[in-house]
Amino acid sequence: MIFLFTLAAATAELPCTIHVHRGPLTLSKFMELRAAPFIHALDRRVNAEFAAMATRNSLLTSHGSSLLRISTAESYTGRSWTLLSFREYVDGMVSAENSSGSETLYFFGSHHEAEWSELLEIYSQPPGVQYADRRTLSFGVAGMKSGVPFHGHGAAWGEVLLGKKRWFLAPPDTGPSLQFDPTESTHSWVTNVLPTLNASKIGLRQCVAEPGDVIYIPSGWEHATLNLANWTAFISVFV
Ligand SMILES: O=C(O)CCC(=O)C(=O)O
Repeated sequence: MIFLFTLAAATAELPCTIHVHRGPLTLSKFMELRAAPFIHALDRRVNAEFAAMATRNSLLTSHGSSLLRISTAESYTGRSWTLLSFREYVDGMVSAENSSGSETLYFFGSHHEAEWSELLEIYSQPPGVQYADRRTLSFGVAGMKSGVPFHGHGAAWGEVLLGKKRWFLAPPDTGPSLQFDPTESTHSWVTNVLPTLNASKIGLRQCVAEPGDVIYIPSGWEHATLNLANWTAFISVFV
């Protein structure tokens, strides 16, 4: 009974507390919104071709034997790296519900190998994002209840292409109030810690992103993710 309750708590629909912008994003609108995270809800057809090539079956056919260096999902130092094929990663990508961040492999980052760069060539960048080299895109695929624990860096955009991802964001320097352990999984934090926090006092915001939703993460904002589908494909662009 308790087990069922904790599972439900981790996946329950919490209200979205991140501003969602629909329609074109002009420069002046971006300047107005950029002090805080926001989601730009895009027309899903823009990346329909990329999404079709990023399904489980398509990627296993096109990239199954691609050899990868994949790291664990924990934040900060101590991440370990494993060399395996994309197919081996997918085969091991069962629900990450009961594994810690240090145990969960997470395929996400820039991929310099030619076969991944070719795939990323067809990704259509979110409007307004400028980058010179597609190798600076971070592409990922991950399974149910996986995700990365809180961390921060420069400003970035993150788009969900397939599946569903819950984003958690908090203003810079709120790390200690979030009470997370960088080696623990986001799923464990959501289940055990989040219910004990006063989200509005900390400034913690959250929202579920679906295909076509592009989130803007302002520089220094702490953020963590929890994937809510068996196959979530996503891309981050650092700005
Ligand atoms: O999408 C994810 O799961 C991780 C993205 C992220 O943390 C980032 O882009 O910095």
